[in-house]
Amino acid sequence: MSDSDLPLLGAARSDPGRTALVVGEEEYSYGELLAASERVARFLLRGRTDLEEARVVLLVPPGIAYVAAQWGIWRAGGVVIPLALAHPFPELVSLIIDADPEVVLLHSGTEEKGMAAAQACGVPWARAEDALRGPWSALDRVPDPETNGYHLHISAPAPPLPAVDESRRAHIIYTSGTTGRPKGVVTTHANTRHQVESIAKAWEIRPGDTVLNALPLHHVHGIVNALLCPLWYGARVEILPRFDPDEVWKRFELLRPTIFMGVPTMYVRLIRAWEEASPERRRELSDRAQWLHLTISGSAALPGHVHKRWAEVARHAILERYGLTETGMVLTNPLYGRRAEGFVGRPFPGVKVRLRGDGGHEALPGEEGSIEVRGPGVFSEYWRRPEETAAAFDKHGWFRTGDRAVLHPEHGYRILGRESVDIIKTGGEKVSALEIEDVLRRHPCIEDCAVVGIPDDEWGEQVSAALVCTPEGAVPAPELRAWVKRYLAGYKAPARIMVLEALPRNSMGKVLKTELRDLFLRAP
Ligand code: MLC
Ligand code: AMP
Repeated sequence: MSDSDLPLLGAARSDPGRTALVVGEEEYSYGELLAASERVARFLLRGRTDLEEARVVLLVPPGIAYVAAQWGIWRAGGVVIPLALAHPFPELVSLIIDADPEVVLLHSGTEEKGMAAAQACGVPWARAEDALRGPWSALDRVPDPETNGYHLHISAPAPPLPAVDESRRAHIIYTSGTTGRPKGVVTTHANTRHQVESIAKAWEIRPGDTVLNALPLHHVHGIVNALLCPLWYGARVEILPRFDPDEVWKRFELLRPTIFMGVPTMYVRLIRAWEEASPERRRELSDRAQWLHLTISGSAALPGHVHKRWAEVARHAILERYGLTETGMVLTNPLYGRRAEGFVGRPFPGVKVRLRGDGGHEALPGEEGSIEVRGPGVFSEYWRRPEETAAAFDKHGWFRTGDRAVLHPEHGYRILGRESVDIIKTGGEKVSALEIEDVLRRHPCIEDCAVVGIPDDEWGEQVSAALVCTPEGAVPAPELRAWVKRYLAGYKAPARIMVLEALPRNSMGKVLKTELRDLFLRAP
């Protein structure tokens, strides 16, 4: 496969005049995106013919620079590693070390922290804006050992962009796991194509669609579902730099998107903004939603009350679906037909799903089981973690999701929860309790601790920490949150804190997290 055959570029090439992206007041055509991404590709290649799966970290906010850099890295034969802008310095450093990239692409907004992190890891950095601007046939940069940045350098005429086979790695997306430190989920170009094709088929994504994307662009939800899928089919994507309910309502009217995708917390906030408006304004807002023919929720369980209220607010039923970073989208409610509250429907086209019962057998309808997934969209490996990769699959290649479900004959699957108490989903972000415990244990006033997820109307679950303090005394909650945020992203900082004399443990010394959850639930 050559650069010109990358399926992602198909729609862009066939209609370059069409609008691909809307960012604020600016519109960018597919042709502009192709040209900008070619400049990025040449910038990264620096006279070479192929990046040969060199990894490039993207620390760039949602916008044209992000998309051009993503396409450019792929067109140069590289692997895209999008990292969260919200990561504090130590988290960025440990992710960059794990990813071991050739270069970190930064943006003016992220430059200081990103540059410091890249320098601390001994990795060269470059500005995405520079890559976008340079004259594409003449721009080249070479690493500058003094600053660890890149120098401008004029190169020979540009060679053709490389042929990129579908079996090559495309993405490494980090996700938290039960083992504490986040793992890099590697997907190939073929995995991505299958994920995109199955979404487009199930939801009938068409060139006439406009998707409003207010999701972060370091997770599959924002990247694959709400960005790549529409761009693959020549549709239009409006990118918001961050989620803001008032802005989203405004954009429903101004841009008239046909599709909105979000995590349940976003719908909670959109509903709240609607409820805070006057009756007349509410009618206006609901009218604005009339252009949306599809509002999709995923990444965490959609509470029943949100499902019901959204149907009143937007005058149509939300479509809930289920997926994972490792698999892309797995289960979906129907585009046509009843979207039953509390259910996530049936497998996406091309995706195989089964439930493994507690005895290891395949669960019968109505019986609870663990969800296992197989299909061409499923990831290929955890980056540089062969043992964890092997442990994630059974011998027939079924990926173990760690989620529990039951199959209903009429409405499809109902997600019942997770096997591990150490995984928390808050605002759609997956968080490892163990990772937070490791950080809390470093605090001089904390002798022992355990972290659990407590159900919450807005966040789905809230990170909650039970602490046993040293004789020096307890730390006030805001202080402890601020301290955790020095090491971990804000959403990992415990929202609820409880100080105990001792943690509940079983006879083997293992913390009884279910008991701990009950303690939090009973607390005033
Ligand atoms: C922010 N805060 C959170 C939080 N995000 N607390 C708990 N959980 C979170 N996720 C804290 C902040 O630190 C801050 O506290 C306070 O809440 C308010 O922050 P905010 O700035 O108002 O929040 P906001 O930036 O608006 O973030 C909320 C959000 C965001 C819902 C927009 O969490 C988000 O974008 N979530 C989407 C994540 C996602 O894309 N997941 C997909 C994973 S892929 P303080 O103390 O600092 O004031 C996947 C597969 C699949 O799951 O199926 O899709
Ligand atoms: P991530 O690792 O961030 O990709 O998160 C994937 C996890 O999100 C899954 O394993 C589920 O636990 C959860 N998830 C995604 N969609 C849903 C949904 N619709 N209902 C319940 N949980 C979901």
